[in-house]
Amino acid sequence: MGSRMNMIIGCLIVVVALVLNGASAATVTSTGDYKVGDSLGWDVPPNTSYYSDWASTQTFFLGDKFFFNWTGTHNLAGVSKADYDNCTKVSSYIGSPVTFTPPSAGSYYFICTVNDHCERGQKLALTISTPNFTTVSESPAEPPISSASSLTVGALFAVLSTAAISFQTYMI
Ligand SMILES: *[C@@H]1O[C@H](CO)[C@@H](O)[C@H](O)[C@H]1NC(C)=O
Ligand SMILES: *[C@@H]1O[C@H](CO)[C@@H](O)[C@H](O)[C@H]1NC(C)=O
Ligand SMILES: *[C@@H]1O[C@H](CO)[C@@H](O)[C@H](O)[C@H]1NC(C)=O
Ligand SMILES: *[C@@H]1O[C@H](CO)[C@@H](O)[C@H](O)[C@H]1NC(C)=O
Ligand SMILES: [Cu+2]
Repeated sequence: MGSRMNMIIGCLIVVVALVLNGASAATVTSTGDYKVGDSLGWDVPPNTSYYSDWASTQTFFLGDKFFFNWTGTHNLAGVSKADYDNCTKVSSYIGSPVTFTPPSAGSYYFICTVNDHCERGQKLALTISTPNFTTVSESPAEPPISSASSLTVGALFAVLSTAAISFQTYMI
């Protein structure tokens, strides 16, 4: 099942690459990689809407990757919507860094279970859409990304793939 999902995701990436006429495969890969929270990373945010604001500014598609990076005392737990809403202190979580690749379209909920971090806004709801060709082709053209920076992003996620696998196993 895992390899079949990888194959489906792989096909979708190829289709998106074809739709983005003239864009290189390296550009497509890096546009699908998100550092959660941008420069803040995964941390107690300055206000409780920080991560919902971060997520609402963009549309995520199947095949995108999410990088959670933090230092200090935090963790990452994939939880149900009820536990996300209630900041429930679940017992299963993992440490930094984490690359999360959604296995299917839908909603995913994450919290930090340390102290009151979740109540203070360290929680993220992700909605993953199935690639929509109209939306993709309407998006503004990406500026060219140098092959050097694309390579760095690709190498980073290759190194972190072990964490991604263990996290997906945990999610199931
Ligand atoms: C939350 O913090 C971010 C980053 O400092 C800021 O851009 C945003 O306006 C703040 N939102 C609210 C509701 O205060
Ligand atoms: C992860 O976070 C640490 C501490 O904020 C930072 O030094 C490091 O550059 C980050 N790594 C990535 C790949 O963002
Ligand atoms: C929410 O969390 C509190 C405190 O942990 C707990 O008492 C309550 O039952 C939870 N509610 C739901 C709906 O899970
Ligand atoms: C695809 O995107 C178009 C334009 O944004 C929208 O009208 C349409 O409903 C979308 N289709 C799906 C299946 O999301
Ligand atoms: Cu935390």
